[in-house]
Amino acid sequence: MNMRLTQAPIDTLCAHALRFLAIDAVEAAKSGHPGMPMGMAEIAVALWTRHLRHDPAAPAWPDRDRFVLSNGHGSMLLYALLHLTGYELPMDELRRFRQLDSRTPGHPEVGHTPGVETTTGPLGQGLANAVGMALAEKLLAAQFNRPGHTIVDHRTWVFLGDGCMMEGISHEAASFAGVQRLSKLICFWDDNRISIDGNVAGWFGDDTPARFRAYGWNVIAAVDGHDVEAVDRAIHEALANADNDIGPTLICCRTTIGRGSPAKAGSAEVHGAPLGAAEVAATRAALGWPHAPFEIPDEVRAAFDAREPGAARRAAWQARVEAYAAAFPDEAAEFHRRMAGELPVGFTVLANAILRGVHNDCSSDCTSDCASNAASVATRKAGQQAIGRLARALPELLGGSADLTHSNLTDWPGCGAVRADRPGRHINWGVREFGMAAALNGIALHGGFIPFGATFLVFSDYARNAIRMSALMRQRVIYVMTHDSIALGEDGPTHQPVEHLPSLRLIPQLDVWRPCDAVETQAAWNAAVARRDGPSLLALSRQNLPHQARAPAQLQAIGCGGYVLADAAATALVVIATGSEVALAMALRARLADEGVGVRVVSMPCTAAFDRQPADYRAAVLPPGVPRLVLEAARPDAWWRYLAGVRGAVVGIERFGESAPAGELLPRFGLDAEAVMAAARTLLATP
Ligand SMILES: Cc1ncc(C[n+]2csc(CCOP(=O)(O)OP(=O)(O)O)c2C)c(N)n1
Ligand SMILES: [Mg+2]
Repeated sequence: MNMRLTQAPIDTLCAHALRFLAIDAVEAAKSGHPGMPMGMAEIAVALWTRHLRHDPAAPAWPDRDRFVLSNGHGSMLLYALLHLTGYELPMDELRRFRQLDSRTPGHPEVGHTPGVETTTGPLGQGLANAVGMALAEKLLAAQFNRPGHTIVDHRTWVFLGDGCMMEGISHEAASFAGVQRLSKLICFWDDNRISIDGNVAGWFGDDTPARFRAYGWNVIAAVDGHDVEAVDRAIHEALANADNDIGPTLICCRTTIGRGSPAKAGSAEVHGAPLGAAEVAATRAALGWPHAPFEIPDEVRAAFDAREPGAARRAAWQARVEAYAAAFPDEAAEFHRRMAGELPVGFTVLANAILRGVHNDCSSDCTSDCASNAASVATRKAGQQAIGRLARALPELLGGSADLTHSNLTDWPGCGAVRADRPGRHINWGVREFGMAAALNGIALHGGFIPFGATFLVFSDYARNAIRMSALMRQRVIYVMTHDSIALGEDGPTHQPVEHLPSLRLIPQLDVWRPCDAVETQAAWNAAVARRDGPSLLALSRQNLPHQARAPAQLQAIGCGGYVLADAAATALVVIATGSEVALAMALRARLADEGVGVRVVSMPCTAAFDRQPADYRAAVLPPGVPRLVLEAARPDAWWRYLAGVRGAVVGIERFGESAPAGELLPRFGLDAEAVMAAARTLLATP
């Protein structure tokens, strides 16, 4: 064995092991990013061998520290760490890095690899996820810990690079984390001055330490990221900040990308491409690493192995939880229920009773306030009432608005505002739609809460990639998006969504609900909280919408996403409508009935839920061969698939809106009674 190797300090060997696992896996895959793992190896050694509290045998242990790799292109660093510390991630999976069906995908994906806390790759969002996790930890601790009984007490650690720092969402997330004083959030900035295009001097000149100090963070500047002891000292300082609750900490680590590669260290070349056989050999020689690819010396394995200390730490926590359970049995049961993401016993019955109550068909077992909603009500207002009803039954409901609380209507009596010094259940996210959405993902991933966030539907674009990530990660996040059409009126085309409904429906695994009245709004909320395998987005109206009468079976059918709201003896035309256009469809039905034309109205609040129904249900709702007319105040493109094989037309909006009172806009855009009557006549007259 090489003398230099055996004399090298164990920390150096550990760092080199991480380097070569990344180098060799990227080499085998012929693709990937070796530069970041090579550059952050010592930082990883300091954190993962000395400070991270986790148990590789129990990746879902509630009180584990959360680790987020926001610069997710360095995925091999995380896979190497998970493998070496003892997670169920065998070396064969590292050999199959980036291959089909491996547990080592190109970027970390939660649910695919034990120990991966969130899916990262879209730069900057990992940091915002981590802010959500740290907020969840803080709020959960406030709700459950009792004097002498601390069962929630963990830290959230983040690795992030220049790319994360350049992304605007880093501002939203860091600014929010500062004002909320999330002191157990500790981030390491990989300050290597390189991004894909080369040396960042030409496009990234921020004074990052000053920027984070201005947010109220503790900044530990100018740490040598290749000195394990220096990083360790910085971590101790960060932990003291956490203990003293003086805000989150950023540790600025000067590093060299691709450290160890004689020809490529410090250059963008090593960011996202294999080193190549010759350079791999040169790096092995330069670092004195004689081991074959994927071969790890025993002393390195021993140094990383976190199974024993992890098990001991978890056992100690378990003992604390048992003492807690003895003193506070109800709270303990509630803690376990919430961390498991389970709804309270009897919730389904309660939710159905609430729904019946809203429908003014209250049965004796309904304990909610069954105030009549038969009057016209804006679905945003109905949504607020739904939140209030559910919040009483679900202490895990935690939500807020991106500075539009009084327009989105997301608060409820007694919710309490979440502030740095005061736990609550309603979050003023500030004007930070993207940061909010990514933080909601972090809250959901952390567990213990069902998070929701709100803005105007038109600004869903600002949050869009985080909404996509909620869907990709199948997280129970609820988006409340109000002012859902041109009918919002005077604010004009900048505020009037036109393409948003169809475009959001394109996101796989996202349920988009557009309810037509208070009843469907409650049903949509019930479905959203009950859905455990993905996010839901509720598009709600600014304007009042009339109540629709339903039989009990129809009430239940709302959850199917589409159902027959009003039928005809002999159906000559099926009118499909969503949200505010359902009332228009009902009026059209009445007029055509006067002329002896039978119209069935299908309310379709959620096409995704409808698509999941059995084929015979769908065919029963949309009978083959009967002409179909769709009414929706949005671009029509999403509807053509529901018209395949039948005569059909869509009344929608093909252009941007205009600034005017809604009553004048709707006729202008062909969405009034006369216009839809004309569209129906044309369709019926077409052979
Ligand atoms: C939102 C987003 N935009 C672009 C990319 C593509 N991308 C991946 S890494 C990277 C550069 C990142 O630079 P840095 O964080 O400094 O990483 P380093 O090269 O230092 O590892 C870019 C542009 C991405 N993953 N996400
Ligand atoms: Mg960089």
